[in-house]
Amino acid sequence: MIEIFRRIHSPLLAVLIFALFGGTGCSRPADTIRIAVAGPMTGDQSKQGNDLKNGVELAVAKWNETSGLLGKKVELLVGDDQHDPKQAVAIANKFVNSGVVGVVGHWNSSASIPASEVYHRADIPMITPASTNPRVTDRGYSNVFRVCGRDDQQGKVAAEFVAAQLKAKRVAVLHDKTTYGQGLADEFKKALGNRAEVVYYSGIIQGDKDFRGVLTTVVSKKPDVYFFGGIYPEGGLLVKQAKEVGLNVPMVSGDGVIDQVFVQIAGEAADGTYLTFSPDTTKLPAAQEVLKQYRARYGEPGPYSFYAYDAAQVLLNAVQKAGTTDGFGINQAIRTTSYDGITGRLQFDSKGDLLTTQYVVWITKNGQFEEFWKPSGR
Ligand code: ABU
Repeated sequence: MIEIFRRIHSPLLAVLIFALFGGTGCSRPADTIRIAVAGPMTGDQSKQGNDLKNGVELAVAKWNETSGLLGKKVELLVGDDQHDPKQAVAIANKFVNSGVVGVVGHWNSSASIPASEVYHRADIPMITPASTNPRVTDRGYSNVFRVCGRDDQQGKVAAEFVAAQLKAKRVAVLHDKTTYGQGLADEFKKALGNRAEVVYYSGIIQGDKDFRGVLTTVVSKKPDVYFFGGIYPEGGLLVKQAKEVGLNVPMVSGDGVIDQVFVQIAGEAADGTYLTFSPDTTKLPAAQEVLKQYRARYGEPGPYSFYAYDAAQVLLNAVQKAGTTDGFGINQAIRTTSYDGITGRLQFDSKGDLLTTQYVVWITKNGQFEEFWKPSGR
């Protein structure tokens, strides 16, 4: 636990961070305003949790180095939900008891959805940088927002790519049985419609290490391509083991797999995998200054680092604009935000989704991710 705290604490920052690993909520000093970031900070998806933490930490540091927020320092609490729904609810309750005025997170849809029930009861804004399941915002909660796209959008783009670009006629579909993974697989299948035959559809167990059995069954179905709804730890093992059992067709997957750890796990087998995600934010002119600062503090940003940075900026600007730490006022300010972030313009619809989002298809080539294809008309 101490080691975890050491890892997430950057001595360079003039920001106070309290990791909420089993501790009780503590009272907030009167001269600070608390916000929080949550995600899987430890375990097999910890890369993504720490990407979020880094992005938010950088945004908070900037506010503290300049004006502060409503004349006060910003304190950042960090919660580790370990991508476990129960742990996410526990973290959310601790945040509420600690007096946070808003939360950036969680990373997993299966964490964001139950945690948001807690934030909703307390009327605390939650802005997820990465949870793409439609249900995150479809419940219409006035305090829930996201600065990423939705799986009904990325599922459609994946299906169009598989049908129109890869011209696949036989498709196998695997998913990890999670809210995100199965949800995305189902959106993909629905969008594919009768443009290709789904010759196999099955769930795998998240955390398993050997998928050769199910992959051997997939081989027997002779697909032209297989789709995976899930996250990079299993995605990496799937493409690696697929080659071992003779499944020599491309894997198509989503934003849950686009991470360097996927390549570390899969090795050369990662090459040729297609992944839906937003266009490359590190190339945007507006992101260059933050990119430099991020690299200096943490190294290369992850796929959702900049979305976390922008989510924190939206939250902090909303508190400043509202002139209050009251949840109702902050939620109203977020709802009417028009913020030019480093990932683009952030404006929300009535559900808390972005007015504008875009998905493209990336390819893994020589262990790197490159933008490969975008749907026509975009
Ligand atoms: N959207 C990527 C994975 C996170 C999630 O939605 O569960």
